[in-house]
Amino acid sequence: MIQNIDLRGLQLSPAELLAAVPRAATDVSAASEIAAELIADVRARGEVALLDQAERLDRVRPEAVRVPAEHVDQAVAALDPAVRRAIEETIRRVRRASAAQVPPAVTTTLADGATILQRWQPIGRVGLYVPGGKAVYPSSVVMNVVPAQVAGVGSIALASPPQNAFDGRVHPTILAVAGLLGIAEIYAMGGAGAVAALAYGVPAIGLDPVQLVTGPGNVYVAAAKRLIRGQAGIDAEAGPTDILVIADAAADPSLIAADLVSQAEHDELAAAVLVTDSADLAVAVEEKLGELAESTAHSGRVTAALGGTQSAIVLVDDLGVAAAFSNAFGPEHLEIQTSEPETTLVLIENAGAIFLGPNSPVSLGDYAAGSNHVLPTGGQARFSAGLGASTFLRSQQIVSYSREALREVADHIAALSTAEALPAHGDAVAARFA
Ligand code: HSO
Ligand code: ZN
Repeated sequence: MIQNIDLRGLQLSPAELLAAVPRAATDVSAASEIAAELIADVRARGEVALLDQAERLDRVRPEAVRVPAEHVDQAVAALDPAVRRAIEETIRRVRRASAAQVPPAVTTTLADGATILQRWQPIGRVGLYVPGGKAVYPSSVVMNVVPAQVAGVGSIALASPPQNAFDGRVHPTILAVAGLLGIAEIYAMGGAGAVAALAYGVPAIGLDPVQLVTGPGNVYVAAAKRLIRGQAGIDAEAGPTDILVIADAAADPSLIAADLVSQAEHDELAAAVLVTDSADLAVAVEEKLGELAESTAHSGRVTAALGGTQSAIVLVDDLGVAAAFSNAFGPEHLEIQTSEPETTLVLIENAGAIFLGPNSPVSLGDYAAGSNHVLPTGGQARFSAGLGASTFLRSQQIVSYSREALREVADHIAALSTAEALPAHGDAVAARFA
């Protein structure tokens, strides 16, 4: 079912390694035209456009876009106690781990009386998008809201599509988790229109524009985020999830198969990849995958994901090549299941989050580790990080020089201003000493 790729004995460049297991193609730009129309509609007609879009795309027309407080209170009261305990523990852990992502302010003294203070300022107001279509993930509400709160964001708006199955309300578990997190500003709106409403605001319903839109969504949400970028900031683009496991002969094939299936159940386009230097392990994992794929709840989706060209069992000569393969792939989730995981960790450059050893499965990180599960997909881990408190912070440099400290560099400024034919720059400094 899953393809086997044998790279043993080959000396491949990073590009060649990556080409061995290409990810499933998703074309965000193709959704751009439709997203642009939905955005223009919301900008022109506000709430009515959002309600019309809900009726057409979510197959339900909510009473109003703004969610009343009593709907949130009702959802909190009705939340299953076991889910509530789980969410509360997750909130505690994510809060603590996110606090470590807030860098301290640092003052650098460059000379007597010459300092640069670097501080991290939270973004004032952010919009968090929580999908509600194929996937409804209350855990993702925690993963988006908590880092924003830890960063010190003062104003948070949450958007999630109205649900046909709940009379046009936002999914009750999403409402409940938002309530537990103290989020009071919630809108029943989804897709590209919701992204537009957050970025440009809808004055008639008291929705003020946000400065940053974060959160995953379908291809139209991704396209809309690209289109509103500049009006507001955005986080990394979310695509189909992926997991890459580096394992050696010491690893347990049943656990590896279970972990690959756990991410494959998200999406037919999910990528599940095992890279190993053990031919025996490869055979054993393939066998376990076959069994699991048949018996698991989302068998159809899992079988499609594992059977896709984006998934594979890759045989390599040694763990060094396994690490090189992983670096080229830039996995969203990387598991290292080897006899000495730390030795392989040293070789890893690109990964959204890394899970070490047999007792740190990806689903631990998805729900309860304390790490964030909104991570760069599609190889974006090669240049970006997962969602965290730092997503909601900007660094700012504060320059403070005394007259004497300025005098020390006055000639340099004059020389450079002359070289750039911008003499007024030099004059502004000279004026201090005239
Ligand atoms: N594995 C997903 C996150 C998630 N899993 C939410 C379960 N719920 C993307 O990292
Ligand atoms: Zn997951």
